[in-house]
Amino acid sequence: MKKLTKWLKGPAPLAALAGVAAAAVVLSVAEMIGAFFTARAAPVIALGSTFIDFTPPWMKDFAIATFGTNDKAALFVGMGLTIFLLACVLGVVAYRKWALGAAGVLLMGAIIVASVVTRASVKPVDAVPTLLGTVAGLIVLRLLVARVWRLQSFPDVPADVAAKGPGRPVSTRRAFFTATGLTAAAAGIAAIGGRLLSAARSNVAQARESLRLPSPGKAAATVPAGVQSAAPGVTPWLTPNGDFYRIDTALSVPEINAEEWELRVHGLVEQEVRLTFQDLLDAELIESHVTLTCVSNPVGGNLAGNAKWLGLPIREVLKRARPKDGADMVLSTSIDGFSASTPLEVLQDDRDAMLAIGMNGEPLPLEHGYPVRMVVPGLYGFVSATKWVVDLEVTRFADSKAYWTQRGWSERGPIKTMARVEVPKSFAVVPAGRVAIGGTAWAQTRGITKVEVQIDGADWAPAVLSEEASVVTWQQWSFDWDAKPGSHYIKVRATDGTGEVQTEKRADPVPDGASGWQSVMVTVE
Ligand SMILES: Nc1nc2c(c(=O)[nH]1)N[C@H]1C(S)=C(S)[C@@H](COP(=O)(O)O)O[C@H]1N2
Ligand SMILES: [Mo]
Repeated sequence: MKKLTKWLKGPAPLAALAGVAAAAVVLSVAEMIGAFFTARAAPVIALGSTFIDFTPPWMKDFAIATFGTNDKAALFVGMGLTIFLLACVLGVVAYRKWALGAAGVLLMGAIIVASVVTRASVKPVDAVPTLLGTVAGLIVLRLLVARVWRLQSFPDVPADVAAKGPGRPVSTRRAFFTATGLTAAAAGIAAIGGRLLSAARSNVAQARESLRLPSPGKAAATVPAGVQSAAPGVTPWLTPNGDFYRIDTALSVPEINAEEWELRVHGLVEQEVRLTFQDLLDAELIESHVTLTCVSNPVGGNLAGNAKWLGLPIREVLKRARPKDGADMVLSTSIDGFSASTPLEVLQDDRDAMLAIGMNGEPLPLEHGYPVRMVVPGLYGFVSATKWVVDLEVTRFADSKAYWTQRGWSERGPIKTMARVEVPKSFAVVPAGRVAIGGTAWAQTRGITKVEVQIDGADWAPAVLSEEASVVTWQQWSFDWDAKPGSHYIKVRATDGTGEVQTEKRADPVPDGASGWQSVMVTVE
């Protein structure tokens, strides 16, 4: 205890604080200057993105299972703590041995620069904000650490500093705290200013707002009136854009000017094709309802959404490019370097895989891929649903591996048949009597023909299926249950259009999607 108070009164905490203030300066200066550069090149974003790229599948799976769609917030908190601790250490090291501390800061700067310039579609000049931030941080660290050195109360002033002799003003703790506080305040203002500045400079959101979508040449099939489950509380059949799950590796949403957007179709093709956004607006577009599903969705999870998409069938683009014999895959790449491997024939058949520009009657929201993304019925998003897509390479599975395939996930990802219980919720307490059980099931491109419910291991009983809109959308169901007091287990399973019953076999999301029957425990009073 005594030791601790002594340590606290000594120079180490002050030096650590100096380190933290210097780190804040590095990041905030980079943030402010970064307003004039590519947003994804900001140090924290670039570092986080690099970290994500090195994330092994089990960790991605763990992050999504634990934090769901808050996985990015969790990453930022983790990074913040790491940076804080490293900054403390660097501050203390710089106090003890300036050259070593300075080298440490430069090393960190170099690491950040390396992670900035290796991002996809980032130019070398995008390293400028980080470089300037690092220099500013180094200067601030020197000034603050010097104040700690000059505190009269410390006997252990390094000899080289003491040797500089008299004439240097002697500092006080109060002066040190004032300087550090001012630095922190300046860093805060710079960071907020940088944010505001980049928001003001970005006109992509405004351009999206004022974009008028063309009407489709082929309208979406009419949705039957009875698609919604009879059980109250089941997810809306059509997912509003604001509620649509979001999964991607992008820490800062790419901002692409639609007028500058271009899609390059190349590789094993007779004719390389380039497509502009205007080409898409002028083309014969189609509209259709498609349910997207994430491979990371656990049994009973909610990483799925159903929307009305407006776009150009990819088939039409491929017709112009004319794939060569031997090609069996299209590698689609986004502006930020994510890629997906989609079987060529899936993009050519009549399931209407599309380059989508509209979602539920609006231009794609920025986070869902503005201005253009892929939507491919029947495949998990990681092998098909490339957002901010800018490149289609016709190639072969044998020759190229997509982003998640390089990280241990499978190279193909047909969606597995899945049924989930949404009401009552797991561990709900419900009154005895008639209880409406309900939920959603999906088996995109095969369709759902049956959903069955099993209570406490009794015989499977058929649920009431709501109307089917199409085989590429999810389908809801309900089940009237005469609930008796006690604890009960509700299980559900679906049968797809080929007659195959959803497998009971439990599988983790890695490598090609979770399987198994969901079981929900409820208490009846
Ligand atoms: N550019 C890009 N596109 C991407 C991803 C990504 O990380 N980056 N993730 C894919 C995955 S894993 C899924 S499940 C879907 C999710 O689309 P959504 O966020 O619009 O729901 O996008 C796909 N497209
Ligand atoms: Mo996904």
